[in-house]
Amino acid sequence: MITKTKPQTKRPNLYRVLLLNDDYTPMEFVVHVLERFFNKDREAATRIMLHVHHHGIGECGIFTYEVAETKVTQVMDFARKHQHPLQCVMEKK
Ligand code: TYC
Repeated sequence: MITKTKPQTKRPNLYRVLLLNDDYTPMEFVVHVLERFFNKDREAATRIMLHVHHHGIGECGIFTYEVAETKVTQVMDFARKHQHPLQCVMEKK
């Protein structure tokens, strides 16, 4: 009997974290969220915010499940605390 070991090439499932546009959250607040929770510099944060503003949705980053879930919770809690309707969601890649 021959026992073969499968090559270990399993990749973790990855999830996109997305921001959704709305009419009320200030642009500057969204830029701040991207800097604070997604480690973007001001230029990248502004680019992503404007993409969401014009297209309705945009990607903030790609993470493993637990990290993505943490980011979504942090953004939603932060937005709620500041009484902005900003929505953040995750989707499987
Ligand atoms: N549309 C908002 C405004 O005009 C800005 C905005 C951008 C809100 C991105 C949410 O995810 C968002 N103030």
